[in-house]
Amino acid sequence: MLKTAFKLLVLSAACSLAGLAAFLFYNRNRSLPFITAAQNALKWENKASFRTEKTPAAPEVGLQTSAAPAGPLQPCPDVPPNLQGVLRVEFSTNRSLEDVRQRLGPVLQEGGRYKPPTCVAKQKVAIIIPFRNRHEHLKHWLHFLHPILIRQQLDYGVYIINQEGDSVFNRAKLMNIGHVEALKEYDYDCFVFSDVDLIPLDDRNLYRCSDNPRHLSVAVDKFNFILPYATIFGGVSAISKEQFLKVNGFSNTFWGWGGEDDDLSQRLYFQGMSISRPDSLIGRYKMIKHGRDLHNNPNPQNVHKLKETAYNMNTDGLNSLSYTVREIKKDLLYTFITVDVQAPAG
Ligand SMILES: *[C@@H]1O[C@H](CO)[C@@H](O)[C@H](O)[C@H]1NC(C)=O
Ligand SMILES: *[C@@H]1O[C@H](CO)[C@@H](O)[C@H](O)[C@H]1NC(C)=O
Ligand SMILES: [Mn+2]
Repeated sequence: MLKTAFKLLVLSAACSLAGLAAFLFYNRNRSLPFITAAQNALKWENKASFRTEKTPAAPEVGLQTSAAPAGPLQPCPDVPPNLQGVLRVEFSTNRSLEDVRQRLGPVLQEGGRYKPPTCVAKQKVAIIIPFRNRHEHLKHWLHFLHPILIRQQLDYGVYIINQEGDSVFNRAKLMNIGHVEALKEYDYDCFVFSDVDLIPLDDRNLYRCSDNPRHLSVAVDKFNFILPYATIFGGVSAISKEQFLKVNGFSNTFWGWGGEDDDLSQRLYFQGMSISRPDSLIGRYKMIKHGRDLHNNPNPQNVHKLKETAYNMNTDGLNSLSYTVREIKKDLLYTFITVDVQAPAG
């Protein structure tokens, strides 16, 4: 009897601890102070966009290598015909870039560029990946993403923006730099900002831009396939050139981990945009497990900076961006740009 009571006590203590942990986790970083009305609006918006989107017919083939037809090319169809739907993704294989190069050599162009040979792509998409010391992840990303992007019939290029040195990391500034550097090469009209460790589990999740900025990594395994909060815009997101210019890009002043994506999310809201999303089945992702990076600790100041988004956004962003390009390396699979982001000393 006593034993049972004790067990119950332990159990209920464990439950409330777990509950508390979940509560703390959930609330820890969703205090975007400025928007409350906006958050509610976005919640509804998100509910609406969570309805199931039309799924294309089951595909048979993978990569399209067929030669261009004679005569002028027609626009690519709205729904790419060769998508596979749900994908199998695992990270246990030791991949080599050489394998990926061999497999994709016939279809890719130097710099990680591709254009569908049989139709005119709907959008010109620059994929921007902020980077430092994650070569293992990059191999997986290239292995999985290139075939997906090819099947999605995008006219695209892959830009790895590598922060030089080991000063404090600045993800948002690397994104801004990627935007500027990619535009120097090609007339991109859409930018997909992606972490290097996020792999989509469904190729119907199109790496394209829409009428509103689009958050693509809706349901990540790390967060138990649940959207952590309604305004989240981190992980993988697609934003058109116009939308990005309208908000002056990302802030350049978020050093260390956290908040830069929430700041962008607020910028979008302040400019009258809302966040669109694929449904939570198509928007599934697997994240490569890893420990915390060196010199990228959560920065407690960043959460306070979110109170100042409205005041800062017109002067802190693309129009105040300053950096130095150290090196641009062209690989078949990507353009690798090493930059000095002018990190504060210390
Ligand atoms: C993976 O491949 C690299 C390069 O070929 C090799 O150095 C490394 O030891 C391999 N790792 C495993 C776990 O097989
Ligand atoms: C909150 O957590 C999300 C998910 O990890 C992250 O993208 C965001 O930057 C965090 N925000 C802050 C203010 O730390
Ligand atoms: Mn990660």
